[in-house]
Amino acid sequence: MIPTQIVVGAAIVRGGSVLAAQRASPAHLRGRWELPGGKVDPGETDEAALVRECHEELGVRIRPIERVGPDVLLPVRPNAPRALLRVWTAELTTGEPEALEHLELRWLTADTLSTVDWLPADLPFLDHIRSRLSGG
Ligand code: 9L3
Ligand code: MG
Repeated sequence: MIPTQIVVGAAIVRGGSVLAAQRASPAHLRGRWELPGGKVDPGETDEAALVRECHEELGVRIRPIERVGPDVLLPVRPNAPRALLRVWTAELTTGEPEALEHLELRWLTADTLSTVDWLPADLPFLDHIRSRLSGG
C-alpha cells in the first residue's frame, strides 16, 4: 500500500485571535501564510507532531484542543506519496511565539482572518476557525 503523509497544522487561539505564520521556504511557497505545523514522523502521533512542530517553529509549548475541518489533500510532486493536511485548535501553554522558521507571525481576529495570502490548503479551515473566534 502506498503510504499517506499526514501533515498537521495548529490553529493556536488566544483571546479571540489565531496565529498565522508566513512561510519562508520553499521558494514557491515563500510569502504565503499558513497555520504552523509540518509532517508527522513515522511512529509519531498526530498530536505529538503538532506539539513538536510548534516547538521547533515557534519556540512554544502548545496543547491541542480539538480537530477542526476535513482532511485536505495537499499538492505533491508526481509519484510522491499522497499528503493530507489535518488541523487542530490549540492553546499556548508556555512561551511567546517567535518566527524561528517563518518570515513573520500575525495574530488575526475573525474580522482580519482573510487579510493575508493563505496557502490554498489552509483555506478550507478558515470558516471553522472564524466561527470559533466569534465564540461559535
Ligand atoms: N502545508 C500546508 N499548510 C500548512 C502546513 C503546516 C503545511 N498549514 C504544506 C506545505 C508543505 C507541506 O505541507 O508543502 C509540508 O509542510 P512543512 O513540513 O514544510 O511545514
Ligand atoms: Mg512547517
